Amino acid sequence: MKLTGVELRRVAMPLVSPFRTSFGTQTARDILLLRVVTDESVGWAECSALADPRYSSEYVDGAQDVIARFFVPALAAAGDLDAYAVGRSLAPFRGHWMAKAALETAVLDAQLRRDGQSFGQFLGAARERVPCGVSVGIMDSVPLLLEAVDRYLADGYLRIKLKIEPGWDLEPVAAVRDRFGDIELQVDANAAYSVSDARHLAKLDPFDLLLIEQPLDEDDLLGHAELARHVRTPICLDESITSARTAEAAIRLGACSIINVKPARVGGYLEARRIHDLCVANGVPVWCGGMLESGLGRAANIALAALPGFTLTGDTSASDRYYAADLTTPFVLEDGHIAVPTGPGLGVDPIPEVLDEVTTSLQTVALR
Ligand code: NPQ
Ligand code: MG
Repeated sequence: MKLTGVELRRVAMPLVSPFRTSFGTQTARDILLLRVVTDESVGWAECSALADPRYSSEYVDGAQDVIARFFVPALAAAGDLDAYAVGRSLAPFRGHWMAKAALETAVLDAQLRRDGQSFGQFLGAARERVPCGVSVGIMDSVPLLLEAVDRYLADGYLRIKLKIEPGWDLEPVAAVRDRFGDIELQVDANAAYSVSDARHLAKLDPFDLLLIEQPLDEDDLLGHAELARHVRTPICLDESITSARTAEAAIRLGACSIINVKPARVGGYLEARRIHDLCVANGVPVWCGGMLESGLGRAANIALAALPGFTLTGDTSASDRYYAADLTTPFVLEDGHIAVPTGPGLGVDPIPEVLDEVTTSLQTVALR
């Protein structure tokens, strides 16, 4: 394939309810969409970078800039294009995993649509549907949290993840266990603790959580290894895992016993599959995280989550968990599961009228 055009579009997507984490409260997503045109087909992708660099160092304006300024010209100069060539062309540029992931995903979508192959087929999906969990934000009170969890369980979600931070941890976890009994329950701290909180975090042990996700800073692998010696709850890393290489280091150091794979955070679906393979080889359970994607990003995540090593339930929620009107035909929960798309590429398309309505800007990128 040869690259003939790239369109960068920003869409404003209001959330059905505010989503609060240890790094802030969001009421809407400002999402960057990519439309890549080649001489043979068209591909779509969504860039997961958030508006502010608080989850990781990336942010959406920065992602758009680095894509337009450096990545697209490098791809245009590279000649014959496929998803693997994207990684090779962008390797000289440091970091910017979410920006790289978006471009690689759009090219992969174009390639697979041309070939009539779905993301699931390409990645090696082993299932037709995936079990779904839900991530529940920090709430203003325990009763409001219980109300939210009750609703998600009634919807059919098979696993609940509670966002925690200092001051919102033992009490909400105890309340959810007390009220809902033996459900699959885990927590995510988004790096809100330090290693000196080890004795406090060990107080979560009696609640039999599936895991505690990213308690410490992104770069603190040794701290996580130290913490693992003081808590019984398995430690899962999210922000720290930026590549198959950091995943291998984290496993060898004993910094985690479970890994959350977010394709955006690791530079794309090809690297995500390598991490999956590494985890399978090491007997480390993996699961697919989420970044409050629209249907475009969600489609590919669900395909990835269908790989055989994804043995834990992911944050692959239905469209209506986050959005009243999705950009694509909405993903719906059936019996706690979402069906893996089967059409070529992502298997879903943006709905033109919805897309028009939510678009806030459109940039046509110069190829050189
Ligand atoms: C996580 N995701 O696992 C992330 C964090 C995240 C589903 O918990 C807006 C506001 C977008 C908060 C994207 C989940 C976000 C956000 C991702 C938090 O750490
Ligand atoms: Mg997380």
